[in-house]
Amino acid sequence: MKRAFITGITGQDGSYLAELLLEKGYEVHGLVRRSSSFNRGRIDPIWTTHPQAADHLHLHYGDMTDGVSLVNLIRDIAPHEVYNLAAQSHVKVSFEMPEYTASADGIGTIRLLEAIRQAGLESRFYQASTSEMFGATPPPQDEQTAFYPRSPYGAAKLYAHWATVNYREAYGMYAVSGILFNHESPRRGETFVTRKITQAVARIKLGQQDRLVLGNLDAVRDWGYAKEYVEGMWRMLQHDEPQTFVLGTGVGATVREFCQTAFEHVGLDWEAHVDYDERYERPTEVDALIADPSKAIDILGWKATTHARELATLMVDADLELFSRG
Ligand code: NDP
Ligand code: GDR
Repeated sequence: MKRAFITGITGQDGSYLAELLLEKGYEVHGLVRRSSSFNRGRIDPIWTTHPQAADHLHLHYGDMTDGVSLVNLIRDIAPHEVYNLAAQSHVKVSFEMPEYTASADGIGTIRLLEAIRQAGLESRFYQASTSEMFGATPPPQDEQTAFYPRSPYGAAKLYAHWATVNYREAYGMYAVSGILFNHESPRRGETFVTRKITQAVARIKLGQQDRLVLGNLDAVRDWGYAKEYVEGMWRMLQHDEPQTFVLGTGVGATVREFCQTAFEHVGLDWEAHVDYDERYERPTEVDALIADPSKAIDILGWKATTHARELATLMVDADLELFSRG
């Protein structure tokens, strides 16, 4: 039985990936950080929906900023595949916590790579890289596009990306960097713009909220569905050669368009409910990210099928159900 170790298992992607790997017959080990409040809401349902979880899903305390915990866990679990999804993943927050973001997202990756190397394991390693590394370089962006990060988050992720490439070249490790464009779902964190919008639309429709306050509506993003993207991560690690891949839909939309679609889905006019506040602006913005995912389509046979409009409606429907239940 193959063993996988997932950092960030309690996050959006980690929870979908854990489900996918259990379905594929893996024994899944996840890193969970200690919190004074409950932080397992996304993975708790797995024990009900996936009967395999009782025997094959194991959670371990640790932290990307604590190298000792990573060294011990990697040695004890000896995973065949490691998916490094843990990160302080909020771009705006990274301007307020640049040092922590660099430690968790950047150096944390080195801590994990070193833990694998020092254990003498041949684990296949996946690094959760991001389109934020392209930053100010105009679209379309692919594996050859020049990097130009525009936030401490983007810079930390770029460090982790190059560390992954370097460990592949220096030590012959099977280390893959997946450069993923924005991907969303009903499990998306509540402070990212898509989920903030769909939650507000549902609450406004149900009479539980009146206004939605946003920042820059002109930013263009390539939004896909997280559930499809974790399949792409897995496919990257099954390929013969470790390489860098871009995953995205290839289609861009503005924040304004996403907002309009979400409100229209429940018969509301977005302009009647949305206000602007500059506090949601970033010191430096990434204006436009649109993937050219040709390489993943050709080599991995992976293609996104859910686009921004459909995503907005499925997320609004999920939030309507959530809030109507109270
Ligand atoms: P989330 O923010 O939903 O999840 C992040 C996960 O990392 C959570 O499990 C969180 O734990 C954990 N984490 C944060 N800090 C630490 C730490 N110091 N030690 C251990 N665990 C930690 O992110 P997503 O699921 O959306 O994204 C997964 C990865 O992919 C991230 O690395 C993100 O940067 C990257 N990415 C995401 C994209 C997207 O559009 N979603 C696009 C491209 C890349 P807790 O639950 O306790 O907070
Ligand atoms: P992003 O996602 O920065 O692309 O990073 P986010 O949803 O935070 O922002 C997208 C765009 O919307 C604009 N915006 C707002 N953003 C937030 N969060 N809140 C607001 O109120 C708001 N108003 C407008 C932003 O300025 C931005 O232009 C996400 C994260 O998942 C990263 O971890 C990942 O690496 C990238 O996607 C790819």
